[in-house]
Order: sequence, then structure tokens, then C-alpha cells
Amino acid sequence: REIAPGAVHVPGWLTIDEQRHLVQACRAWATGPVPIRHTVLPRGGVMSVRTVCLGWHWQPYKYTRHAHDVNGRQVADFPEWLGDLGRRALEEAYGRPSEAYAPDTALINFYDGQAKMGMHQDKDEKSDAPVVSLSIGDTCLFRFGNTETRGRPYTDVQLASGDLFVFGGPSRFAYHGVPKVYPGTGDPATGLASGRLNLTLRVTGLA
Ligand code: MD5
Ligand code: FE
Repeated sequence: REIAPGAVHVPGWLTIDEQRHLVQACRAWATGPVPIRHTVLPRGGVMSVRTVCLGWHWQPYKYTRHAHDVNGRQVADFPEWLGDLGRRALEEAYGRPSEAYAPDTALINFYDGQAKMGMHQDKDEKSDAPVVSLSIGDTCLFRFGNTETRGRPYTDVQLASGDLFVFGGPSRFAYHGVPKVYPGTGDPATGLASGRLNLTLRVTGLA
């Protein structure tokens, strides 16, 4: 389950109950102060995934408290219980205590059957703390690359509902992407009838 140094995949980590709880929470956040939306990139492209943020609002190359590109409102708080879940996730993946891990933002991505994410690095955080990724709903093809180039070598992994992935250490700044979602592969018992949800918990390093 160690895909690369610091990159650990834990299939089926979340129970159906935990997934159902997260789906419900995501539904509320999606219609919260800053509604879920397609992010517009600086050069005019529009991301096919839809994103809602907690704690800090992400826009390509920066984090702010207010969603200047949507409605100017302050994003919803990052809840304590989500930080607790992140600490449990890190402990599960690395097998050691993680009480110092203090994520302060969540990026929640919703993928419909056509959505993808191109190969990129996550470098907008001013911290090298690990990223915790939780997947719910349809299975996707996740491409985990290297820190040097967008291309090969990379490892393809399927991420299914309930899977945990932690990116830390030397893997924190690796290129990665989601070339494909497999429609109809999720379990409706999560409350998500179609599509894929991915929550990432991060440390922005901002105050
Ligand atoms: C997803 N999300 O499935 C992926 C999974 C994103 C994003 O890529 O930026 O929202 S999270 C994968 C990830 C996040 C942060 C760092 C690394 C991978 N990494 O260093 O490989 O929607
Ligand atoms: Fe990413």
C-alpha cells in the first residue's frame, strides 16, 4: 500500500456510515456561504470538477478567506471533527501518532462522469505537511507521478469509495491527476447516487 515514499493508499478505510456522514456534510457545504462551483483558471480555462472549500478558499496560486471569484463571502469554517478525522487518517497510513497534524483547509471536489483533473502539483500551500485524501462514490483512475515532470514515470491506482490516500514526505509535491471516473461503480448506500467526491485535508501554512 506504499505507492512511493510517503504516499500510502489504504483501500476501504472509511465505513459506509462515515461515508454517508461525509456525503451529507458535503451537501450542506455545497450550498453554504460559497456554493460549489467550477474554478476558472487564470488563463480562462474552466475546471471540469466542481469545488467547495472550508477554512480557506482556494483559487489557482492562492488561498484567501473570502471567495473573491464567486460571491465575495467568507468560506465556511473548517470543523474540528474533520481535523480529528485527518489525524486518525495519518495515524492509520503511517502507523504512528499524529497529534501535531493540524489541517486548516479542506478542498472538496465533485466529479461527474465526464470530469477529470490534469497532471499537476499542489504547491499553493506554504507547508510541506501531508495531504489527506478521502474518496467517496464512483471509482476513479488516479495517476501518481514524480516530482520532476508531468509525464512518466507514474503509477496508476484505482481509488474506490472509502479509500484513504496520504501524500507526505518526498511524495507531497509529486505530479498527480485523475484521468478518468468510472460511472456507476459507487455504492448508493453512501447517499451519493452518482459521481465521485474527493476531500483533501491540507495545512495551508497561512494565518
Ligand atoms: C482528487 N485531488 O482525487 C485529487 C486527489 C486536488 C487533487 O489532486 O488537488 O484537489 S488528492 C491528490 C493529491 C493532493 C495533494 C498532493 C498530492 C496529491 N501529491 O503530492 O501527490 O480529486
Ligand atoms: Fe492535487
